[in-house]
Amino acid sequence: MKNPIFFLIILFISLSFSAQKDNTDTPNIVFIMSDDHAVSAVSAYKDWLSEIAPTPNIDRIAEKGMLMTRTFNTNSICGPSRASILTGKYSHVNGFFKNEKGGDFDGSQMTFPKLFQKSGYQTAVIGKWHLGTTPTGFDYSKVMINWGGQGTYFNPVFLVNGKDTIVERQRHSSAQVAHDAIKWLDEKRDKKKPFMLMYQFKAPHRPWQPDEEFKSLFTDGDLPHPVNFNDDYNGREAAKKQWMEIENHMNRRDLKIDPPEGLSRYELNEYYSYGNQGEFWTPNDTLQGAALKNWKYQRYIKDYLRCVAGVDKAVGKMLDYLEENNLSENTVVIYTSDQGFYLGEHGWFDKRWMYEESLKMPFLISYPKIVEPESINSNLLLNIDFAPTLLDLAGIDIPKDMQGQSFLPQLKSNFDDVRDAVYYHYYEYPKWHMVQPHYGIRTSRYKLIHFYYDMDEWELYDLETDPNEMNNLYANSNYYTLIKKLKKRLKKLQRQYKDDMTLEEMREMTDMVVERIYNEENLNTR
Ligand code: SGN
Ligand code: CA
Repeated sequence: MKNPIFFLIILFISLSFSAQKDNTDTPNIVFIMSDDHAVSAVSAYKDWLSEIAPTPNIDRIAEKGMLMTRTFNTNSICGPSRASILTGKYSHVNGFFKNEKGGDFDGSQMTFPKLFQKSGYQTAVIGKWHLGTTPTGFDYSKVMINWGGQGTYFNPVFLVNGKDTIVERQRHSSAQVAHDAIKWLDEKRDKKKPFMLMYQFKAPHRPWQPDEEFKSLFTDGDLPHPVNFNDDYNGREAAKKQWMEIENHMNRRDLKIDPPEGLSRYELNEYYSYGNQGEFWTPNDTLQGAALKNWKYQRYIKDYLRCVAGVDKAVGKMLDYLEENNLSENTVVIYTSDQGFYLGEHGWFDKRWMYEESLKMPFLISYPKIVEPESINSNLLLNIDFAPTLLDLAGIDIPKDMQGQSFLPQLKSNFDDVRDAVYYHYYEYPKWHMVQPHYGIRTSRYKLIHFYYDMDEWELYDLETDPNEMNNLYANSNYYTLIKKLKKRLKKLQRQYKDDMTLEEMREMTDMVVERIYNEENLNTR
């Protein structure tokens, strides 16, 4: 070698390559999850908001890997979805089926992070957790615990490793979570081991408070409405009774109305939550009717999308970090959300329903070793599949009692059906939003739902001819045979997943009141 500097450079490159190489068969995992991020607000899906509110960084994952177009939730609210993701089990099996008065997550049960940890991975969870109990199965955890475990956009309170609590005042919660996650990767983890990081945002959850830097977005005129913004809920009894209409159930906190001065803490809370139960208010007396509804929608959708922009930026930071540190080839990167959300469809905000907007979860995954760039997959997948799939990717045995299925073969471009139908069950009622408990089945074309708590209503949709689910076909005699077939399949799924209780027993689950033991007010914050 003539040039010693050249030699040294080559030596350095090959050494750092071999250091990376140690882990080639055990991929690292970065599982990114936001809260309430609808598929329509991830531009890779090319849905109705994609040009208005692009998410270029989240989309990078699909450019490099795969976009899953039919990934569904098993119970569309925060805690229950997270519990299903961790355990690979339905809510009634893992025991966490409601947020409101549903108790705490039993962290002593088997979860996929525990299995990663046992197999020699460094594991961490940073950001939103919302399961009540202290995280288990992690070498490092820093999770938001204030506002009932929801965390807040500003001054969020974090619990660190189940012991110390800290209020982070310097950054918006999304920027803080990004900062902490990168710090853990860069400085805190044991670099000799592969890692599994859960990187989880509060945004874009209610009350949609974006970081200052995104407030200048969407200031130029109104954003469009979804096609069924003015739904009249004809033929759908449960939909007529909810409390989640943009027009009638948004409160002053949601819409950023400043309170008068001098209110006590209690009065302030009353002031801000005014509107939740349909109380009428208007920001000025001239704004009424359709104009008022549009005004509320604009305030809502713009702030929601600004929060999404903050998440997108934080995702970009993580992807950059992985690239700059030679980690992206050997890291599985996933972007998802605990469930979907209504962005004005049916006139709504929030989630819970088995209708598409809240049933669907965004799911983008990159892993250059096996996933072809820019691939698209439309298999029927569930959140309970995430745990077995991640374990499979890492070559860790999947416990027999996990109810989900690994979709690793689908990542390798084998697009055989994982399943022919998915099963769903939602329990929480009446708080929040008065969504009637229901269960149902969705095949690639049809959806059959039973609302059973204090009504006995069935709904059937043909998703091919009616993708917005406006036309309930249940009473149409042409569908008699199909309904019979779907009910039979539904029963079979209930037996398969051990959810074949009586309606009375299901109602008891809704009525069950289990107060949270875990209470952040008892913790010392500094
Ligand atoms: C809070 C919200 C509800 C929301 C639930 C569940 N009310 O209670 O609107 O549906 O969270 O959200 S708020 O007045 O506190 O904003 S979830 O993400 O935890 O499922
Ligand atoms: Ca959520």
